[in-house]
Amino acid sequence: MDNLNLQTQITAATIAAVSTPAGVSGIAVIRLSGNESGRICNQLFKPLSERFKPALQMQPYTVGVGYWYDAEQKHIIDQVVLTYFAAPNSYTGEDLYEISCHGGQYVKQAILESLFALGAVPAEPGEFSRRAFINGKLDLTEAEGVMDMISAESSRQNQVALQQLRGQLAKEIQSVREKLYRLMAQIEMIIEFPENEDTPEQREKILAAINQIDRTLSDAVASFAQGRIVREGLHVVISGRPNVGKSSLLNLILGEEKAIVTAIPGTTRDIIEAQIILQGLSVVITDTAGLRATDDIVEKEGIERAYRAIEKSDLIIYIFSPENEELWFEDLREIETLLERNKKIVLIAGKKDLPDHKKLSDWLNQHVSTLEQNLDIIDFSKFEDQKAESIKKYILNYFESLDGSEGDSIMITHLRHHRILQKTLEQVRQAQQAFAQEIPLDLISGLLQAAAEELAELTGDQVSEELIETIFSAFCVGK
Ligand SMILES: Nc1nc2c(ncn2[C@@H]2O[C@H](COP(=O)(O)OP(=O)(O)OP(=O)(O)O)[C@@H](O)[C@H]2O)c(=O)[nH]1
Ligand SMILES: [Mg+2]
Repeated sequence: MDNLNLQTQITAATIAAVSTPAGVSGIAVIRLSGNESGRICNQLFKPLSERFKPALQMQPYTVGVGYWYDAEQKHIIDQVVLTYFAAPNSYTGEDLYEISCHGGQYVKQAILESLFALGAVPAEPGEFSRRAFINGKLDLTEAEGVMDMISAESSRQNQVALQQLRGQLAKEIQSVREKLYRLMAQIEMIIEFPENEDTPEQREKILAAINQIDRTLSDAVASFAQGRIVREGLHVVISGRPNVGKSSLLNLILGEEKAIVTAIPGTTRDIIEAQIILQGLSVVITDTAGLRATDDIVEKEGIERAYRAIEKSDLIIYIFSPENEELWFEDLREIETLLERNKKIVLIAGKKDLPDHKKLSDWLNQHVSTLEQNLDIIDFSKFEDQKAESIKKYILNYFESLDGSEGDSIMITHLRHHRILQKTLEQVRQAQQAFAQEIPLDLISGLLQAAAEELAELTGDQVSEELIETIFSAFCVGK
């Protein structure tokens, strides 16, 4: 890492970007990072008074107030506040300056151009964080936490992002890796000095340590069931035949007339998506076109979109209507197909005020109870006036019923992490079995080694350029 560090410090260009959003704001922040940043700021920034120093004489982690000049140093562009973070104790690990200027379009553009004119280059998306990673300021999971923090919209998203950004996942992974290396060292001792070390007690100890690693990894892997949903939002799709009341239900949950409701079957065609927050959990509810065979090309496209939304959903609310009794069996077939694709479905007997509602309700209870566990029926009769509340409660309960993490332990939220942890766990389990079957110790040590290397990819200690590119290019410019 040190060599790499040195090299980037010598060769990396000084980069600049606006870190605050596009558009007009009271204040905007422009960041400049790299070896040349002090020199560039020194030429363009003139302190307002004796109290403030030129950029190159500023103490690290202090601010200066002054005027910002254009590249010819003839015209003042703005009055700004300059903050100086010195290498290596800055976000990027390089010399870094933040220019807080007024947030108008012209000011931001003019200041950026003055920086480019003096040798800075535009930062790529995520380049500040990428440099932080290369300079050892952040590991990959912490960098991903930074990105999640920026996109967090709910308190639970905020909390899991914080957990990663603070390095809790990184620490946990590091500790598992250390345990694996310690085990390998113990096994090495047995191989070297079997007469002293290869005792039943010693083997017992090693097996216990492998089991403990297994538990830690299994817990982390299991927490992904909830973790993924916390980060991406719980995707709930409202489905059913045309005219059963899907859009009405969406509007009821949202408390606003978002979707068009009419008595004409086939009203909804496009996907209608809305986000709600339930006790800090981000939930995306999607209303879809009613499912039926049709020759109408617009409706057909709508139905295809409905199926795509269903495919991506975590939970399907499927509404039956007491009208059209002859179609109930067809609905049931639809549901069976969805269940075969491992979908979680909750059935609602809709239009409670209609005379045949009870008949529908009984029919459902009769025909559905024989089906599998991924299926539920919500009975609104108990809730009457609080349909929306009971649905929301149901959705939240469904989430809470998924595998989660215990207490303060780590919650895995990224598919990338989940995949790596799963592979690591498989290797640890192989080692466990090999141990029980008295397979030669050097082979067991090899499996543990493979597991430890797998984990190195999670934190980025061993990682391909391609993966780094994929991760950081998803960041915003200026971060
Ligand atoms: N009686 C009764 N009518 C309802 C109820 N819910 C909805 N409706 C009526 O049923 C009709 C269809 O409602 P929508 O919410 O548009 O149904 P949809 O399932 O979205 O229909 P499509 O978009 O065509 O698939 C409208 O006339 C609603 O007023 C209910 O609980 N009771
Ligand atoms: Mg509709």
